[in-house]
Amino acid sequence: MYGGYKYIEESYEPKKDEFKLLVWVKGKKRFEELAEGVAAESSVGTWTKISTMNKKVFKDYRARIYRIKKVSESSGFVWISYPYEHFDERNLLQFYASVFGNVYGLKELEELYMIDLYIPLRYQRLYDGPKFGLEGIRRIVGTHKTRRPHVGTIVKPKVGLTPAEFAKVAYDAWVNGLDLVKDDENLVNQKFCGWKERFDKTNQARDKAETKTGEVKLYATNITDMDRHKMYERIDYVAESGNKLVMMDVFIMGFALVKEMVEYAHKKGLAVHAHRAGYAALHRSGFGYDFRILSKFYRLLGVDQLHIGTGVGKMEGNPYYIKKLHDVMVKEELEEEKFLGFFKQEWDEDIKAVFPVASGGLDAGKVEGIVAVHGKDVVIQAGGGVHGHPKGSKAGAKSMRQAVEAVARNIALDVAAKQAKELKQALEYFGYIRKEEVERKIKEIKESSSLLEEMVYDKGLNFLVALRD
Ligand code: RUB
Repeated sequence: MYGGYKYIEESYEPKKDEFKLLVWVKGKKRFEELAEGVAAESSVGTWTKISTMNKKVFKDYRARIYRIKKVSESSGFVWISYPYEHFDERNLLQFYASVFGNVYGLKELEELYMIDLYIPLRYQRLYDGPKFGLEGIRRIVGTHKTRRPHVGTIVKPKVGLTPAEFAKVAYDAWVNGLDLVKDDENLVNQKFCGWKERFDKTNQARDKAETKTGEVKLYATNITDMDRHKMYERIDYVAESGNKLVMMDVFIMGFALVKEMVEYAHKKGLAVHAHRAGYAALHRSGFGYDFRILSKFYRLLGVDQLHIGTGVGKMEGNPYYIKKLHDVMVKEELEEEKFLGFFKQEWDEDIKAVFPVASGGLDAGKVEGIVAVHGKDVVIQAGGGVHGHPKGSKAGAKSMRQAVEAVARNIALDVAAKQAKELKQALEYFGYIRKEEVERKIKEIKESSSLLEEMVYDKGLNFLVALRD
């Protein structure tokens, strides 16, 4: 009981239109009471019995706890279902305020972490999904037949270069083999590198690089802004330029602005590259939610390519976990992964696959490892791995393309390096992660899944977090 009402109903079978959420709770009261508090506060209840409650409200709109797994007197896993009718259609903000809202502030809670969310098809159909996505971007670049990974760079230093310096670095990257150049998450319109001047110079460089190489080149220009009018203007401007991509810091922007800007970019014929900077503050904390949930929302909202981690680079996430995120982006149906707490989930046929982006701490020596995690449908990006190459950015770009061409033909990087000087230098300088090494790690995690399942449920969230890292 919580606030006078009962939310635990273990005999309940969630209906096909209902949302399902798996939550880890830990706190200062009895586990069952903590669990019911979460179900109540995220649906129809409050701390006390209320005279305005009626049978219809309680029956039709309340959350139900259909399964619980106690780990200690005051912690455990809670499976909650939410009726479709509880939610405001086409308004993810209302969903967020319900399910990811007040509950985080309940003072009796010491940890509250949402592990996965099942989104019913009926709700998915309210959203358009990506306009271009994986296949559309491949068609723009012309790799829909070869199926090789796309390869790009983030201009480094993150901020500080002038527009001319930036454009020169971009040109060198493109003509030496890269498909994509992108702004970093924290570069938009600073005084030393105004957006318009940077875009003009870089776009000219892009045109020149296309002419020189005969390949299509993309510039993921960061249009993120507090002022939506500036974002509209930038989209209009890019749409006239021949470049087919804009970049947005999607987590920082929030769902409403993402939806609005993705729709407008699509209307103008542009694809959207989504940088997720900031997500980890929630994903890695004891009060938060897994990026898997966010990545499902971003696919619904229609971003065309999304950063999802590498499994082998500088950011969190083990190779198995990242592989599963890749599935969220590209598959039509996701298997249940009990030991990670992941639901079986199908995608509506109109919600296209998103092109997954692996980025953060990469260099040519990790390209084989990346493909072991993601397969070849991936955009591989390296900042430090290109501009930190011992022979400079041009050689760094070459080394990345050489590595990508090798993995596309299933040739080991050390074999390819015999005929590719820059790749050889990269392997010597950064090291080499072989695909077998990463595959072994993935297999190890997968094979221990039944054991892990027990351990996860016995030990709780800390173990789950450790598994992800
Ligand atoms: C890349 C970089 C990107 C991260 C973001 O630079 O810092 O912003 O990819 O992380 P470098 P994620 O290649 O020098 O590491 O992609 O995990 O969201």
